[in-house]
Amino acid sequence: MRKIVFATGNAGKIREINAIMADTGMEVVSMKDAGISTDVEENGSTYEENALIKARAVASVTGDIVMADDSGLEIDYLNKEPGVYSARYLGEDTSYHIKNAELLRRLEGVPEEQRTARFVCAIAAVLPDGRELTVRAAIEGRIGYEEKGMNGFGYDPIFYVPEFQKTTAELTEAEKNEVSHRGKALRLMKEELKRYEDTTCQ
Ligand code: ITT
Repeated sequence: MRKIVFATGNAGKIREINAIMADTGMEVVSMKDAGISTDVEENGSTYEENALIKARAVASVTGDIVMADDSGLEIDYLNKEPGVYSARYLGEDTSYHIKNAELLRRLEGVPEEQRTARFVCAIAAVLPDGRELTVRAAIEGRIGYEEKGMNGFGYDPIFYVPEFQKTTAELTEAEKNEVSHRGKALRLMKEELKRYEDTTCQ
């Protein structure tokens, strides 16, 4: 079975990714499970650059396929903040309850139609022959008025998805994976990987 090492330290992401990749016949392991620890500085200016920085760092110490994602929340009213800085917003170790409360405070009095936002996800893969692939996807939504829901992670409790009339933290994992930025990007990457496997198996 082909193994993919996913270069992330975020347990919430690993849970989602495993559920989405379950049907590929490929085993996805976290960096930790692969016994790899790297501390890379995500200093790129785009999601794709940061995803590649993470994937290349891990690919330098393993011969397996390596994937990494970089994702973030863009709030239109705040000029697309926190964007690529989503994990570092108000400090990497600050709780998401505090980060979410601050974003809600900055949107106080802002009407519904101006609360548009999206989660964006770029996924990079570095393949054993050195080839690099990137894909990107997004989910459009609105910032709510209070935190709601206990599922997911990060900014999920304030990200409202109109088609479900729920936040992504109120969706089940399967519902979130169906519509989320990461779910869509992973499905695109699955297609890319399949094409790669087909060409290398010929
Ligand atoms: P790794 O770099 O180790 O993968 P990270 O948490 O630092 O983990 P990112 O650099 O990609 O991940 O930062 C993305 C941040 O954006 C993440 O920490 C969340 O705050 C937010 N985010 C991304 N996807 C999200 C989602 O599906 N639900 C809620 N918040 C999300």
